[in-house]
Amino acid sequence: MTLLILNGPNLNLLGRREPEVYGAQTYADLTRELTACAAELGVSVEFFQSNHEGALIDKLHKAAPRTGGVVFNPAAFTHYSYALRDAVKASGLPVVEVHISNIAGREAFRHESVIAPACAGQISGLGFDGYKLAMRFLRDRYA
Ligand code: CA2
Repeated sequence: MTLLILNGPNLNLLGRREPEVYGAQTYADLTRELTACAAELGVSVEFFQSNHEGALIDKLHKAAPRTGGVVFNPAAFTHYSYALRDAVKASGLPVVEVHISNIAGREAFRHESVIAPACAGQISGLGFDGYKLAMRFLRDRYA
């Protein structure tokens, strides 16, 4: 089974700014940790990060059939991108939405996700562990 780890805008800056919110680890650290997690789970993993809504949509369109599930942090698009919500639905794939920070405990505009209703579920506030828990869930449920 191959899992796609999809990350949205500005997540390439992890570890460089706002460490009090997103931690001190970088995007490269994230890919390293999730590659090790994938090996433990016995799955393959593909990473894609983009600052562009259309690129994320294109990736979701092309993901099936070789992708078995998607771990998706849509970043700020979470809160207003109906286009990404439609792309998640159109992919036909199980998608788990993940947030590093606890969006429920932050500014009001972050409380709503317009993408979560199209997903299998959402994990928020558990840091990088959220990605790992989502990977395990997708493996256990869909492999
Ligand atoms: O907590 C999350 O994972 C978020 O998806 C992160 C988004 C934010 O807009 C969402 O509300 C919650 C922002 C990602 C920006 O990441 C940065 C990392 C380092 C420095 C600056 C931004």
